[in-house]
Amino acid sequence: MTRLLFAAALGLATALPAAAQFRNAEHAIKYRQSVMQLQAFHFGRISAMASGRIPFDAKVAADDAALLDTIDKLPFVAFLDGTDKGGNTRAKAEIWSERAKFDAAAVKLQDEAGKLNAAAKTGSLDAIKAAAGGVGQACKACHDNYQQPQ
Ligand code: ASC
Repeated sequence: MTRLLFAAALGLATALPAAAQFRNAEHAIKYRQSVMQLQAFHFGRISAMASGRIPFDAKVAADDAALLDTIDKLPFVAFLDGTDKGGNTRAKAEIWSERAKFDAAAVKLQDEAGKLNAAAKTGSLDAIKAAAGGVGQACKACHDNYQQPQ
């Protein structure tokens, strides 16, 4: 049931014009920051397993990777025109001035997260380590180019 509701919510979200989902710039910024936190949580736990900081649990890793492969579809719709300022955003102006490059970086992340999801389903820590490297590079490349340092 939960799964059905989630699918219905996603369907609705994609059917509406992007701008209609957010009340204002602050709302869009909060949405993408919330998604970023979830990505950091689920990828952070996989990274910790990959580097041996916490014990490897194949089921936890597979669940995290599957979630990441869904969550990483969410933030990009919230980088709307007019949301470059507001709240406490660290988004750089280049997101909007180099939009095609930014969108390509988003697709790259989604590709790498898809590979990590497939790797985690095998239960092989070595496969997860290799694929997690690709995701980490995709995260970092985008943050280096499009996120103000803290
Ligand atoms: C994380 C996280 C990021 C990325 C980045 C990868 O877990 O919060 O921003 O990975 O550090 O290089």
